[in-house]
Amino acid sequence: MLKKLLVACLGTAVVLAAGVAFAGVPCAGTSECNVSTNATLCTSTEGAFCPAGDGDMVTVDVVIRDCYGNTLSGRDVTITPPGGNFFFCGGSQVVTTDALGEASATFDEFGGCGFAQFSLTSEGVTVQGNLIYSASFDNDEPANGAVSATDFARFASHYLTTNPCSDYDCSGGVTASDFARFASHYLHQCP
Ligand SMILES: [Ca+2]
Ligand SMILES: [Ca+2]
Repeated sequence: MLKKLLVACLGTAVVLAAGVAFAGVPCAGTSECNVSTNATLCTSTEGAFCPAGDGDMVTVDVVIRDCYGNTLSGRDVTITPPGGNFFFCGGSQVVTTDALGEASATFDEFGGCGFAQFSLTSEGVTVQGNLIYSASFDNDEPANGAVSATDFARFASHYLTTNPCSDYDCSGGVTASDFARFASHYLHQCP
């Protein structure tokens, strides 16, 4: 009986110690990394992006909380864009949480198509954002920050297919209206 009680007390002590240690520290389980676009959402494409920044725009809204759900203000947060086939002209951004523990960053100068995943890192804690599907005028694999002949060749290979990479108007197919959009961004590049 005494031994059971002792074990129970030790368990409580460990939990309390952990609570003291982690209150006020960013927590992956309660913090948020919410990714959205200004484009009309559809089942395939969630934005058509151009490295010149004149396509659609991604907004990453973050909330930093400790493991007890308390929001944390004044915390630096690094928002990192996806790598792989994506090319972001400006790289990652550092923002600071406001009185509500919130901060946001926008990204509109990038290339690359496919599922994009942004993430946040704050004080050693990383939270992955939700996936969004990016169509791009800079659709090389990997993208290179410029819309050029190689992108046109790839667009041409998608023409009259349902490839979402080049379905800029989110119609479900790659047609003349997508070509008109591609043409309007031709030779655009990172500023
Ligand atoms: Ca390109
Ligand atoms: Ca289309």
